[in-house]
Amino acid sequence: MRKPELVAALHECLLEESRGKNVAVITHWGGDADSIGAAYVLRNLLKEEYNASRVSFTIPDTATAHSKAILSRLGMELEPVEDSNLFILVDVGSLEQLGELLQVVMDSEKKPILIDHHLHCDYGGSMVRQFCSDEYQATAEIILDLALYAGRKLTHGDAEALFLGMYYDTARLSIADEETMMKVCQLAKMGVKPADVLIGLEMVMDESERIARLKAARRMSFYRIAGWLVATSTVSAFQTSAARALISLGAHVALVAGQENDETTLSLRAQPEFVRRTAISMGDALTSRIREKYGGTGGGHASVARVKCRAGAEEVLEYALKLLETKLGAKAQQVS
Ligand SMILES: [Mn+2]
Repeated sequence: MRKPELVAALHECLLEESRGKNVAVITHWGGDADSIGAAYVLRNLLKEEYNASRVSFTIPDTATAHSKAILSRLGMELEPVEDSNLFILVDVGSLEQLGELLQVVMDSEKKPILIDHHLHCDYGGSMVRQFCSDEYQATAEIILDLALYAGRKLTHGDAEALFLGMYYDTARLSIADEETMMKVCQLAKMGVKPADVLIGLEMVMDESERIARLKAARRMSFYRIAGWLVATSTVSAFQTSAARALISLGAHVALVAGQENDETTLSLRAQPEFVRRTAISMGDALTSRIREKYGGTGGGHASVARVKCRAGAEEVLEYALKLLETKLGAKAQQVS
């Protein structure tokens, strides 16, 4: 167990707070393997170990295609959460990631509980009760520690859900450390077989998403800034997926914007190597400046972020590129 004191405090809090309550478990917007896997087991714990009277689960905004595949693999459905009296946020790196549910969560009589492993889980003091540590590589890992601490005998479904979280949050175990690997082995002992769990999850993409990615590639411009390659593009949907695609094509940083009426969604993505060597965080240094200039909402992690603001797509891209020039201390040279 990485942080016994954190797990013990979380256990005490859930014991005290969730008995007889209508509890809602909420992921970050779009969801991902870690947030959904952690939510799946937390939901079981709340019902069976912490005696919540009802547990509902949802993903803010629209679940991504990958999230939908994981939901169906785990047999989970999204439910309304508005009438819950205790909100638990899992894997939510910034409150903006609650999208339209932010108000509902903040209006709740009980302070929401946050379980997360991101670096920047600073929620302005007392707005949420935080059980966070970036020593954990996945929220699923915190939930595994909690489940074992609470004395739960994990079901096969629990083990699969937690495996998915750890697998994807460590870039398919490529950056897993010793503790995470030990946990994965524990799950393997419970009968988790990666090939079985991952079948159908690796290649989930519908045609509209494929087309969005291909269009983003066709419309791409790219620049060299201080030796880094930065790609920009526009596409009306699936900006996050398109940004990921541009990174896999070879960009160090991808900025993909999509405009709907007067609102633009910008997805920012950077290779871990870029983040490590420049210390520029997509979710912090860039999105906060964009929000300052245009208003709107957004946030994320060091290497993945998203912001929604009132401005044209081209204008936002240009501004984001300027910010990168300033941060990197060099002019962008367009590569033709
Ligand atoms: Mn995570």
